[in-house]
Formats: sequence, C-alpha cells, structure tokens
Amino acid sequence: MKALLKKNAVVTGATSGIGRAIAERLAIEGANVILVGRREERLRELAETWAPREFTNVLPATLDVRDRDAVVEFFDELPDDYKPIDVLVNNAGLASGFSSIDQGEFDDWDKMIDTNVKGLLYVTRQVVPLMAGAEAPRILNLGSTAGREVYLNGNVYCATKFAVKALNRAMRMEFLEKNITATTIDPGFVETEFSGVRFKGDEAAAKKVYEGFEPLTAEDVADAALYCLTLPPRVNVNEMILTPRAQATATMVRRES
Ligand code: NDP
Ligand code: 8X3
Repeated sequence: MKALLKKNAVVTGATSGIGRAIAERLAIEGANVILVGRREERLRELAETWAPREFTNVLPATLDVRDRDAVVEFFDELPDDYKPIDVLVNNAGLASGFSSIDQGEFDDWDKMIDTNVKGLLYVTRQVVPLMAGAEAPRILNLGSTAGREVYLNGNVYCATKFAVKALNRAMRMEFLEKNITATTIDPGFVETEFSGVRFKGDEAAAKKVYEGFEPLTAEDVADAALYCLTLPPRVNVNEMILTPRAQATATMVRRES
C-alpha cells in the first residue's frame, strides 16, 4: 500500500538535489505533487517522467519563491484537485558567496535572505489556509547544521538557517491548534548543486568541499524526509540532524588524503 496515496504535497526547490529527491519519493508513494522551482524546462521534464505513474498527478509550478505576488496568485488559483494540501516541503534555498561580512556582496545577502527566509514565509503563509480539511497535515522545513553552528564565512547563510530553526519552532507552536505539525531536517554536507551555486560556478571550489570523505546524497535526506512524513499521525519529529558518518560538527570532518 502506498503511504501517501491521494495526498497532496507541495515541494519547493524541486528542480534539483534534495527537493527533487523528496518530490520523487512522494510521487512514488502515490502523492499528487506540486513541483515549485524557477527552471521551467526541468519542471516539465520531471512532470512528464513522473506523471504517468499510477495514481500520481504532478503539477509543475514555475515560481520564484521570492516573488510575493506570484506566490500569492499561484496558491489563490490552485486547482481544487490539489486541495486540501497535506504536505508542504519548504526546501528551496541557497548559499551565495563565501566571504567575511566586511567583504560580502549585498546582492548575495539579498538572495539568501529573500529565498531562505522570506520565500519560505510567503509560501507557508499561503499554504497553511489550504491545509484546512487535511487529516494530518505536516510541514517539513529544510534547515541545516549551518543553522546550529556558525562557521567562518558562512555568516548570512548561517543566519538564514538559524532563522529556519526559529520559524520551525514558531510553526510548531502557532499551528498546534490547527493540528499542523512542523519538522526541520538539518543536514550536514550533501553533494548536490548547492556548492556550485555558492561558489558561482567555480566547480573546483565546489568539488573541494566534498573531497576525502563520503558526503550525504540527496536520496539519503529524502529517505529521512519520507520517514518523517509517513509516521503515524500521532507522532512528530520536531528536529532532526543528519550528517555523513565522517562529519561530527558543521566544520569537523574526517578527510582521507
Ligand atoms: P540545490 O542547489 O541542488 O537545489 C536548490 C533548489 O532550490 C533548486 O531546485 C532551486 O531551483 C531551488 N531554488 C533556489 N532559489 C529558488 C527560488 N528563488 N525560487 C524557487 N526555487 C528556488 O541544493 P540542495 O538540494 O542541496 O538544497 C536544498 C535545501 O537544502 C536548501 O534549503 C539548502 O540550504 C539545504 N541544505 C543543503 C545542504 C547541502 O549540503 N547541500 C545541507 C543542508 C541544508 P531553481 O534554481 O530551478 O529555482
Ligand atoms: C549546507 C551545509 O555546511 O555547506 O547547509 O553550509 S554547509
């Protein structure tokens, strides 16, 4: 029996990495999935690949979560087939740049704060009313070990992930009476497009992040997400930290040369 049969799910940042892997797991489990991301072509390809699966509907949503009006309009006009929403995965996010505060780029800060914090808020604000009527609705937020420990040159990215932790705790309290749960999964190093984006296409710098140890895969995080999202309704994982075996803290990694 599929664990999420006929449930409706929204996954932001579904074009790549962790979001894509979670969305695929949800589709395999029979959920109707709304795929949010900016890269339209990728969304279309995923929808074409996954939609033919028995029982699963896939709705590609080309949407920049930073665009408040577009987010409001999209969820205002969501087709009834995708309501009520049972699962929201707030995954869209990025790091941009890697320098100390006195040398930081204003545009990088705007991108990270607008996406990782404000975008998450805009989507949550619009989705929560659409969860009314769902049996056991859940919100899953992608935090990070960077939201638990600050590291050199991580400043603003870390601050945005500390904010995700705070917002997850706020959601847990504020949505208690609505019977909506909130979970944050906080991974350490996961090899995705993340470091390529942070280092702005400098592939050598991105590769170096994962050198000498085995990082998590997006699928590892998706397995954890599926666990959290398919627990019996009475159970909730509030916070989960997930690291590679070789990573003890945000910065302490056993690398083999
Ligand atoms: P990827 O770069 O592979 O994926 C990021 C996703 O976010 C893409 O699908 C991208 O889609 C989407 N996205 C970025 N900006 C926007 C936007 N403005 N509007 C809509 N979608 C957006 O990275 P990961 O999969 O690794 O990252 C996913 C989440 O996990 C992030 O929140 C990240 O901070 C967090 N995380 C990552 C870790 C890692 O080591 N990789 C560890 C801990 C947490 P598109 O470009 O098409 O819009
Ligand atoms: C991403 C993990 O340590 O590269 O959140 O910042 S890290």
